[in-house]
Amino acid sequence: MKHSKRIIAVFIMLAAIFALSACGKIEDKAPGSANSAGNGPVKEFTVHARSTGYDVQEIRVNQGDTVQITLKNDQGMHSLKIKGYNKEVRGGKTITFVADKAGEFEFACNISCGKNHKLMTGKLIVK
Ligand SMILES: [Cu+2]
Repeated sequence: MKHSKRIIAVFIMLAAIFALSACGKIEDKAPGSANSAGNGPVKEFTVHARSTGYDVQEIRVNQGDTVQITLKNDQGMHSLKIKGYNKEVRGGKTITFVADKAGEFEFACNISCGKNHKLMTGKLIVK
């Protein structure tokens, strides 16, 4: 009896491994579905930071797009930090990342820049 139990246990393990690997394959090959591998086009954005806020308050991309954001400090010292993506770009710099998560993510200045600091917000929208 012990022997047959072991065979059953091995069979269940093999079935589980097969099910897991099958899932992975389906995810990779699903046609037309949103991808998270960065196979999408590169979307470039230039955001100007002024003491009154960002000139771009909404960045819209599709899931899987490669997003490139350049921040220009027109007045003062600012940054642009995207919450939920853990990405930050400082004035004069460019960041590039894959928008692998869908949703709405607030971005804001992460440098204490004065009385209008709280105006420095926007949204990254990934569909
Ligand atoms: Cu600022």
